[in-house]
Amino acid sequence: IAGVPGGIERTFIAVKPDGTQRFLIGEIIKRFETKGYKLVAIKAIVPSRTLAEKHYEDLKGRPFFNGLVKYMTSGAAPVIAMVWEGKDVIRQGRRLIGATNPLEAQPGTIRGDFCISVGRNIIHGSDSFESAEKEIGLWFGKSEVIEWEFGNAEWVT
Ligand code: FUP
Repeated sequence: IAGVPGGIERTFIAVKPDGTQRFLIGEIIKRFETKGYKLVAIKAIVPSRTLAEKHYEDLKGRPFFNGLVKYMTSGAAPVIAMVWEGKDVIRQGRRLIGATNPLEAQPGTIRGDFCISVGRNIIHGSDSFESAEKEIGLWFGKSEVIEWEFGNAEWVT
């Protein structure tokens, strides 16, 4: 489901509730779209506690884990869950997003341009092929991920 590592890959990208609340959905989609990637799945969702805990299971036991799950599941605004497809999209997505620590996120990256707090860092992106595989499967059913081609679009006008 995450494609071929190093080839045409898919990655899981999510605008977190603070990103949604701050009107950053369009900006974030624009950056992936203009970079050259293809949106193959998208939905607004308030994740259940079970989903959020599975998504962040590697962080279970960290001091910020409960707060992180609470923030993701509050419902104050939805998570915008997406799957993006293209060459090297997993690593390139992480470059577009920028570092986890806001002091290290370079201006020009999404986190570098729009956030100052590690606990409110507006976006998630899979950090490896294995994470992408796991996360896409967790957030989306197979039929929600759409195969389509760029180009060959005489029919649009
Ligand atoms: P990232 O993959 O960049 O989202 O970073 P991590 O997987 O290390 O962290 C996942 C989320 O945990 C971050 F988006 C925010 C939260 N977090 C904290 O709240 N405090 C920390 O010290 C580290 C991470």
